[in-house]
Amino acid sequence: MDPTPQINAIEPPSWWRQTAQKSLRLLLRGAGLTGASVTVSGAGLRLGKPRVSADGSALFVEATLAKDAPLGAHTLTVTTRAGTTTARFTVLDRPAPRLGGVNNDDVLYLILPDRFCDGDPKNNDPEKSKGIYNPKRPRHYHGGDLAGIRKKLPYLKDLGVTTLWLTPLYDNADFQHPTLAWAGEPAIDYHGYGAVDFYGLEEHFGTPDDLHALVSEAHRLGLKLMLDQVANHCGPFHPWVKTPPTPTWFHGTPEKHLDCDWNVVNLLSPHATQASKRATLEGWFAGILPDLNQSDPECRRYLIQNALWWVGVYGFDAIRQDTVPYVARDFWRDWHAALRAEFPELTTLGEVNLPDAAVNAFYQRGKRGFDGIDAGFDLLYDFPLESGMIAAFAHGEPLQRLGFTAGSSDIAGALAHDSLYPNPDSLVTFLGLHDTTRFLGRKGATLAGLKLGATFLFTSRGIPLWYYGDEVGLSGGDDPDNRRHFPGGFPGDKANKFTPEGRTQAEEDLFQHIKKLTHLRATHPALRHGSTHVLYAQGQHYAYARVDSPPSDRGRGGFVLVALNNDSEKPATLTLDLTELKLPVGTRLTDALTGTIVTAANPTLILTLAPRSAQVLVR
Ligand SMILES: [Ca+2]
Ligand SMILES: [Ca+2]
Ligand SMILES: [Ca+2]
Repeated sequence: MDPTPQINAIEPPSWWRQTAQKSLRLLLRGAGLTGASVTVSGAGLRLGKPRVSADGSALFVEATLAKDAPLGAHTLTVTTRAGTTTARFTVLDRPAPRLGGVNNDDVLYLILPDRFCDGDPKNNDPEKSKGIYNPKRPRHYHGGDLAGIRKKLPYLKDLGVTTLWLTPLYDNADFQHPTLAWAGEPAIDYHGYGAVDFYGLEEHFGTPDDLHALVSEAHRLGLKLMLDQVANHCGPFHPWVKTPPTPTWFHGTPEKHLDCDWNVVNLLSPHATQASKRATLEGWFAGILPDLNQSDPECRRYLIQNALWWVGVYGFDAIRQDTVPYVARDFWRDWHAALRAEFPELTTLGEVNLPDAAVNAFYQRGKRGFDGIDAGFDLLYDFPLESGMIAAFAHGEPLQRLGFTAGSSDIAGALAHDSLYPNPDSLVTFLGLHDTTRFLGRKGATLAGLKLGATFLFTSRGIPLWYYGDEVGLSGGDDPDNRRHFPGGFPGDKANKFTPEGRTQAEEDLFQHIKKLTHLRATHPALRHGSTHVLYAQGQHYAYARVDSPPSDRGRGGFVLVALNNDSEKPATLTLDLTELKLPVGTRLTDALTGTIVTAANPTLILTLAPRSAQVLVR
């Protein structure tokens, strides 16, 4: 006798009727679905002929949503010879409101929801996933959540950031990995990168209502939200791994698959064979993360719809996409086409985690590769510049090395490679993030170096990204030590660094410096949109102007000149040739950091800088 049909999930579980999609592909997962037919009661939702997987665990059906479909729940009835069951699909009116895309007016701020603030202790050790909460252990859940982020929105607004990047919110495994551990610490997916349900919300972070409340409160305060998504892989405990919805849903199986070889540079080669790229595109990360097959038409559509769904249902303003190079580029082209048809102003940020501008540029919107494909990412991380900034401001190395080997490992070399990008101003610049050692955990790093690095970061081209806690001097080594929770966001924390009273004088000075820089950026369009003119680059000394207006009018924030001395011992005197800037003789410039006034005797400006210091000269 056949088993009775059973449905555990319908994906997507909802959609909005004001959609650009001609139709949707629904995936119903369960058991006993062989030979099933699906009907829907009432008007507004039309279903095609279902396709069921060989083991009866997955049913795909095309669904067309009428523009006047009745709002609310629609019941799908699934019938086989052995019986009947139902599933619920919800029709929404239109996508959730968004604030708008991310651009050079923005300052990004990265939050790991588990590590920022515990706003609701009730979800710390949920019934569904007991035993993986322990704020004292680096790879356990610490209790941070969406309610906590909402509580701290005024703090973030005060700091002057405009866009919050949240690491993935998908439901992750409810238990620790049975065998995988590092230094006695079991692998637990508090970071969100091991999805077991792409439509579920991790229960440690809160409920869908908590997420709606966070988005609407952030938007009310003028803060945008960027959601982290992963289309390359799922977590090892996703139910698909045991019962794939199609035979080719994954590249391989847990028993037989390629391991990822990380050979991203090879993808850029016009000479590389397809076979030589397979382990990069189809290999499993660390041999454990099941690699999704975006060439499987059902899987491809599932992933594209899933990206749309989070934006449409919750109102995210931007998507950050993980591990971009490990997915074939034609997928990104189609993914972007679908996103832009539905949400024209949505911004995408792609992770190409390699300090090589040529590889990075290969994925930027507007760059057609040798393969004829424009992968389409609006924004990319500036890992090349990060290498130069860490070398200079943490390790104390020159910003520019003299000689024949100018590479992208110094700041001057990284910026010189801007000619490879269609739009270097849309690179996301940073001194640290959740996959790198914290700035203050770097060899040789000091608060003075961090402040100087921040001055460079917030006054240079690109869109700055700040890593939570760096503004109060949080330190930490490699992952997971770089993900310590924000002091003061959690019960039992000794000091509350969200408030001036909880910070030491040095931490308060650092916080005020960062706040000053975000405000400087907000008040000077040249720092956001201006062209960059490098006036001086030798050894530890560097100077550049940002210019945002025609030569006749460089006032009102349209002109900023920045000079840096990264030498921690010696002062520096820089003689800058301003001829090309056509700055009127006698122009008075004020150092926005100290209030000191200097006068430009065009074509020359002579600046004296103390050791490890900067001047940010504004009109
Ligand atoms: Ca909590
Ligand atoms: Ca979970
Ligand atoms: Ca892959």
